[in-house]
Order: sequence, then structure tokens, then C-alpha cells
Amino acid sequence: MTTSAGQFAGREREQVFAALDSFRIEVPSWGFANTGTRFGKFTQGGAATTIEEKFADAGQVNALTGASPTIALHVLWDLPKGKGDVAEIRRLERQYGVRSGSINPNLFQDQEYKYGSIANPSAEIRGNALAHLLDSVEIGRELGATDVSLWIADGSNYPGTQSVRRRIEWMQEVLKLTHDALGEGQRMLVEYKPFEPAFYHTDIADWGMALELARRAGPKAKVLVDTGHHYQGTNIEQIVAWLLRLGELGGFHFNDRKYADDDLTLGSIDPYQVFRIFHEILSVSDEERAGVAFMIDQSHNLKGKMEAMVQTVVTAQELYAKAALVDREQLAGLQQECTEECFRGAFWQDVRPVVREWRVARGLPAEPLKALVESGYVEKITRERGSKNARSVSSYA
Ligand code: LRH
Ligand code: MN
Repeated sequence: MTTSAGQFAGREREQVFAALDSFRIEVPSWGFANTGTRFGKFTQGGAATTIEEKFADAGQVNALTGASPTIALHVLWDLPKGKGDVAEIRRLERQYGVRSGSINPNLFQDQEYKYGSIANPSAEIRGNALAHLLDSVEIGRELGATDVSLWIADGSNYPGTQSVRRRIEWMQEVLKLTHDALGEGQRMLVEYKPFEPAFYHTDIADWGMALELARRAGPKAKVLVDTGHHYQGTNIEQIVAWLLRLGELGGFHFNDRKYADDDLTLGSIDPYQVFRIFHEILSVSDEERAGVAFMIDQSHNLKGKMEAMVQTVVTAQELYAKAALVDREQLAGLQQECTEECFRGAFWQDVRPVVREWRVARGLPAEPLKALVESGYVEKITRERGSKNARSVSSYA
């Protein structure tokens, strides 16, 4: 029930405050770096190139939003010396007040992975891939990070060039060994993607394949849903409902897209999609929800990287607040034709005023994006990093 001033009062205000108090979303280190498409990248003077700069930027986003206390790390990009970088990462955690989040192994860059990594016909190459996964598990353990988040780019480009069936076997072996190396409290998340960089078959292409591989690996393996990794028209919230029902949902990589894995900013194309996903999440018990990690996985090619990241966290908070307004008891009791209005109605509520109230009540800037601009942070990092970034060229071929 909104007051005349459109302010939320009573139960609804508490619902939004409680939802925002528990809402946390992880930022990706690579979201602060100069990234692009295969046709090149447009560099930004303020982009982060060192892991310290990535922690500094993540620290700023968390200070402005109060909702992103962890940063996802990509092993080869952020820990080139592997375990040798752990001490430095611990120092940066203390200095910038953000903790290491999910550890993302990288099995898609090295030349030897041309025909795959954990699904490669060569046992020696599968062994090298396993070694990198075990290193990543070790790094996660030493950093006290819970999740090792696996995206496997493996696949093929032409029919008949690979045995899809034998590759399943090889993947299972490596994923089982990786699972069994996980320490107390550690999990492995299996991310699926229908295509790119492979364009005929991808070994872990959909939620069913990821689910089966996770289950066969063991109880510490769960499925990761990247919202950009679905064919057009896929009902993603139905997949989420299934994975929640099965207790196999480990987390999300949130972004938005118009066509394929466009990695655009969350809610920029289809905010109702994220609202529907959040509704499924808020429809289960606190314990079931506790194990679901929210992470951002975007590449900011044209938007300012800091602005895009702050905007993304703010948009996610607003959509989560809207989903918190759905009266799920009423929804359960209502007949068919009324449910949509009860559901849709929450989406159309303007929650920005009550979310601003929550920020102020928690000692945070009421308008994080405005506060970012007023802080002069982007100008500062552009001054400090500009000359270095100007030297970084980008070309497709
Ligand atoms: C693959 C992916 C994966 C990350 C990469 C940066 O498309 O979603 O999660 O490793 O983007
Ligand atoms: Mn992803």
C-alpha cells in the first residue's frame, strides 16, 4: 500500500528494506578492464589493467552501493603467478575492503586448448587442464573463497570432427577429480553456454548437460546460470525454478542481451526478465536462497566502466526490491486472471524513493551514480592510468 506521496509504508517498506539488507551481488574484475569484441576494443583512459586497480574500483562500487563486497577473479588475468599472487591479493582485500569472490579458471586461451581442454581427445592436454583446475581450487582455498566457477569453452566447429559422446566421458573424469579436491566449504559451479567460441557443438551447452555433469561430479557441484547463455525465447526463470526445486542452483552471471551473449548491462534490454528470475528466488526459503550466488558478468565496451558497474548494482537492487513487493501469499491464493495483476503490479511500482530511503538509512549515498560523478573518482583514475591505457592498442587480426 503506497502513501499519497508514493512512499511505501508499513509491511511493504519493511519487505523492501529486508530484501536490500540481504541483497549482495559480486562484481567481475574483468568488468573494470578494457574489453571488446572480436572486432576490436575501444580503450578507456580510466580502465583497470592491474589487479590493484581492479580492487580499487570494486572498493569504490561497494562504498557507493553497499551491496558488492566481493570481486570475481579470473585466474590467468588476475593471478598470473597463480598461488604466488595470493599474498598480494590478501593485501589488496584489506586495503580496499572487498574480498575475493568466485575463482574463475581459464581453459579457453592457451593454444593447446584448440580442440578442447577437459574434453580434448589428448589425455596429456586433459591432464594440463586438470592441473589448472586443481591450482584454481588451491587458490580458492588459500583465499578462503567459496566458489570455483567453471566455464568450459570446449566444442567443435564442424560435424564429424569430434566424438561428442567420448568427450562427455573425458569431462566427467576431470570434473570428478576437481570436485574431490574441493576443501571444506568449497563448491564448484558448472556454467553452460550454447555456442561461442565453438559454433557446431559446445560440450556443456545447456542446463541439462551442466546439471548431469554437476551431479556426477558430486554434492559440492552446482549449476551456474549465465542469463546471456540461452537461445532466444528460452524461459530462463523456468530453468531457475527447476534448479531450485532440485537444490542444484549454485548461482548466476547476470547481464543483458538483445541477440546472443552480448554481455550488456543488467536490465538494460529486458528488466522484466530479471524481475521474473528474482521472483523465483524470493519464492523459496531463506536456506534454499542462501546458497545462490549473484554475480555480474558483463563487458563494458562503450559505457564508462565505473558508471556501468554502479548502474548495474543499482538496477539489480531496484529489481530485487520490486520482486520483494510481490505478495506471494496473495499470489498463491488468487485465481488465474488475478495473479498476473498481482505479479505485474509489483513490477510497475516505482521503488526508487524507498530504495533511496534504504540507502540513507544505511549511511549510503542516496544516489550512487550521482555520488560517483561528484566524487571525481573517474577523472582521478583517468589521470592516473590514462597514459598507460593509451599505449594499449587493439585490433582483430
Ligand atoms: C563466457 C563467460 C564466462 C566468463 C567469461 C568472461 O561467455 O560468460 O563466465 O569466464 O564470460
Ligand atoms: Mn558468464
